[in-house]
Amino acid sequence: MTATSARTGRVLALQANFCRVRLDRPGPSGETDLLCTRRTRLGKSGQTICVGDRVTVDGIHWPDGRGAVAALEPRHSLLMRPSVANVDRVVVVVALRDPELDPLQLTRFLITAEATGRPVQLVLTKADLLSPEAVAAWTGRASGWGYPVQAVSTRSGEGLQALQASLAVPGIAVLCGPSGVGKSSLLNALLPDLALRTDAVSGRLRRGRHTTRHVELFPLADAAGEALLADSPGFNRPALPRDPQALALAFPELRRVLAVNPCRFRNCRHQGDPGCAMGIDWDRYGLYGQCLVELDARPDVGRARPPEAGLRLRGDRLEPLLDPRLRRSSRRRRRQQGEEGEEGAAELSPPGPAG
Ligand SMILES: Nc1nc2c(ncn2[C@@H]2O[C@H](COP(=O)(O)OP(=O)(O)OP(=O)(O)O)[C@@H](O)[C@H]2O)c(=O)[nH]1
Ligand SMILES: [Mg+2]
Ligand SMILES: [Zn+2]
Repeated sequence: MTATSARTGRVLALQANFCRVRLDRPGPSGETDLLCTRRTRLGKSGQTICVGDRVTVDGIHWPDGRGAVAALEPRHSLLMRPSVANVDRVVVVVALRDPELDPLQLTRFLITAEATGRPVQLVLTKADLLSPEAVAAWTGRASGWGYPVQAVSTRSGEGLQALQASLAVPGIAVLCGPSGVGKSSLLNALLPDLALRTDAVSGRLRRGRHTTRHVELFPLADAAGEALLADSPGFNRPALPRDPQALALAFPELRRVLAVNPCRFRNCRHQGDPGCAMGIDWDRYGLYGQCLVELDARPDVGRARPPEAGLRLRGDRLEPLLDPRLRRSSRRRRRQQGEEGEEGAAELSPPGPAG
């Protein structure tokens, strides 16, 4: 009999129906990780295990390096996409070029990151592809939004030491951003023994190829305490919060002003409304406005209309409802909505292959 009593640890990666758990204490023969099954009762209580979760493992069989997750500790934070629990910092990564830096897309990533309630920092990659002046213009602009910004290049090595230093603090940091911006390249540069797969951006749209498929946590070498850095699959269009108030709070420049100087009206949209504390003279005024417009256009925001009218979510894809009672109205609705319907589908389905 090789089964031993329970051990605690952290989920580093999910692999099919298993999760890889890094043990807090090595096993009898120095085992550091266990491949664990997930117990159904965790599922029944509505809990899905995420990378970053703290778990208790039992039923350990040391010779096979196997065990089963028996319990999940409460989380202090959760990044929704990619799903990572107990995130301490979110590092939004976008390229300065190739793919082109899109301020609206960057803003959407920052909004997703803000939803964790944890510090957010910004890394601008491929600094070698722009002039130093153009790089400085972007870093200056994004700093003005209220974020610590670092420009880096894995080609020239620029900014890598400073980034390593800013990440070598205890806790979990997640690199998230569009595909092809160089997240895996960055991890490879920071952890030379790693050799993660990377791939060139492709096609007319210069999109990434979705090279990374899973979230995985890696211990940062020579960091004080337990510094873990997660690589994640890139995606192109993060969702927005449903609530306009939550949207406003996801803009630090807005948040900061409102904290000391509230607008005249509680439901101020900060879009040139009378008595707005922000006014209209701020850099992301237009980007914030674009996000608001998108929220307004959504059938499920602030109205009783159910989101499933005509379409339903399956996994992260939208499918037409097949219920015959709904079929006619859904067709009419789709016709009426025209482009808007397609836009919704584009947001909720995974980005297609590049090129
Ligand atoms: N010029 C330049 N190219 C870079 C730099 N960093 C990465 N690249 C290139 O960008 C491409 C994409 O890099 P990846 O590291 O695979 O990008 P990723 O963000 O991990 O992409 P996904 O895994 O698809 O989300 C590769 O061809 C890299 O060689 C850089 O600093 N400068
Ligand atoms: Mg990658
Ligand atoms: Zn206002």
